[in-house]
Amino acid sequence: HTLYDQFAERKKLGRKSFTVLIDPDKVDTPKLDKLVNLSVNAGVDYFFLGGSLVINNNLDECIQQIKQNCDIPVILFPGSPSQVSKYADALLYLSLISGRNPELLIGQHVISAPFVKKSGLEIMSTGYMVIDGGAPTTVSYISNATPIPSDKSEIAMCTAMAGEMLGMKLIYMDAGSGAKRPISEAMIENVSRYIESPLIIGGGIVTPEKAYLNCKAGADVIVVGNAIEKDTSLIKEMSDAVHQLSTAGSVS
Ligand code: 1GP
Repeated sequence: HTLYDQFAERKKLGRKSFTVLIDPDKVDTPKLDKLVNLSVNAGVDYFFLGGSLVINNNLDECIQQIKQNCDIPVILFPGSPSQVSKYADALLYLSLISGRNPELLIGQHVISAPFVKKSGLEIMSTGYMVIDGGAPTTVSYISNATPIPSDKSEIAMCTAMAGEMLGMKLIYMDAGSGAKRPISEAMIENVSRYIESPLIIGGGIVTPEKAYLNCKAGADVIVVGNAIEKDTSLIKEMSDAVHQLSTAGSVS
């Protein structure tokens, strides 16, 4: 059973997943221990690890520390091809399909392909879509690509459909870490209606209510980073909000 099978199975059952995004640059050993502990108790489904920048280069250590303390799967969410670690369980193999920067669509993939393949990691082909989050985010700046305007649901919908037909197995819509404005429910609803792949939503989600509404609108996986870094008590609240809908769904 691959992790991707698990994503697909959960989608089929209407089960929503909660993911904590960890930027290795923003944690130290005690902080990470605390985060992992809280996540285990909150029933967090996955960890995504990565960031747009690499400052400390401590990815391997970070994953090893997580692995020593829990069984929550660790999935790489790399900002660049250098962010690959054999200690992880899987890799989101991202192509920035919302942009027109060939390097992030296919160029970097070609250069790093032998290295990525050799890692032995489970590769999850992911159509990555950056949505305008109200102000420039690190990802919108670094990617050198125009994000999809936040009110253009039909562009998002067509982009996701195209990604899926090109064979991408997951669609990740991201307003960017720390986005002022998270992705609207209207856009999530529109996109989810036209694709069968699991839909991952992240960027600027700071309240459990918003996490819940996103799931209701059709998100399958909710990713939160920044808000949790600021207030770790949100891990449990967010996780409960996301899973609440799965429970409600299975009863009705
Ligand atoms: C960013 O989707 C993630 O790539 C999470 O964003 O840090 O704003 O929660 P936040």
